[in-house]
Amino acid sequence: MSTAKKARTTPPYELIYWPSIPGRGEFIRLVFEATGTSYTDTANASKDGINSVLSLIDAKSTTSGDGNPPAFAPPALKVPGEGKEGKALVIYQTPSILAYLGDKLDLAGSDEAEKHWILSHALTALDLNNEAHDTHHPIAVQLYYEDQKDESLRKAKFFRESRLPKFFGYFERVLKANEEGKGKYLVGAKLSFADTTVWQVLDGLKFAFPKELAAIEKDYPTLFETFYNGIKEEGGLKEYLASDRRLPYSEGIFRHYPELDRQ
Ligand SMILES: N[C@@H](CCC(=O)N[C@@H](CS)C(=O)NCC(=O)O)C(=O)O
Repeated sequence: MSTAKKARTTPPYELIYWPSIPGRGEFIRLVFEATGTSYTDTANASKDGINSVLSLIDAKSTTSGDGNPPAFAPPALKVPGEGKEGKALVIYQTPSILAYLGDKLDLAGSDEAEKHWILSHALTALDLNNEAHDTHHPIAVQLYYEDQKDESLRKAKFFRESRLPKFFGYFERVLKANEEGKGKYLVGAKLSFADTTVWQVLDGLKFAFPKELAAIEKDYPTLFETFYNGIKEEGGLKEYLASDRRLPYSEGIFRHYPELDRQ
């Protein structure tokens, strides 16, 4: 995508992430989209775009180019001109990319304290994201779901019954305590990458566990009514979510296996 003002004043940001799925790349896309920032989603931009990911994680590689260390796993962000000696900067790990872009795109709070609260909340949401993934892959990522289904059923039950209420209750408390945010923002009075990250995890959980969420959302009215519905309407995000750039959930982190949901 490319839009108005910011497109001319920001570097040509490049997101490198598996094509066709939202996955962890979505946390990065949301900060670009919420701020109307131009970026290239390289693996989705051309037919052989997946090669950008494959070369990024090549097990024999000792660099991701331009003197940057190799990346362990996608997503990665490439920023021409921002690395050592004016070369490209390549960073990986979702929260590291979010913290970098948060600073550049004004989604990282207004002072040092807010900056660290925002990072802390984003990390907590990413923990929840990981736990959601582990409900369908509790034993090994190399195995098919069908080969770890019994363990998945056990894992999902604990996840739904004890982990979701703990995380949701936590974010509900944070929202209520942040009076400035009026239930719509986790930190301060404006959007941050903590908001977009928590929102994406809630959205994924609604897809993966529709019955469970339908049953318990009412226990967290600030989180689901004010926050979740409010963030969806934010400028930039609203247009993005209605566009075909927003990839559908499928075989990624958030998967809908009815047997793992509330029965
Ligand atoms: N903590 C890392 C996790 C990265 C990760 O697990 N990436 C997935 C795609 S969403 C992957 O391809 N992992 C390969 C692997 O871990 O071997 C992050 O947030 O960036």
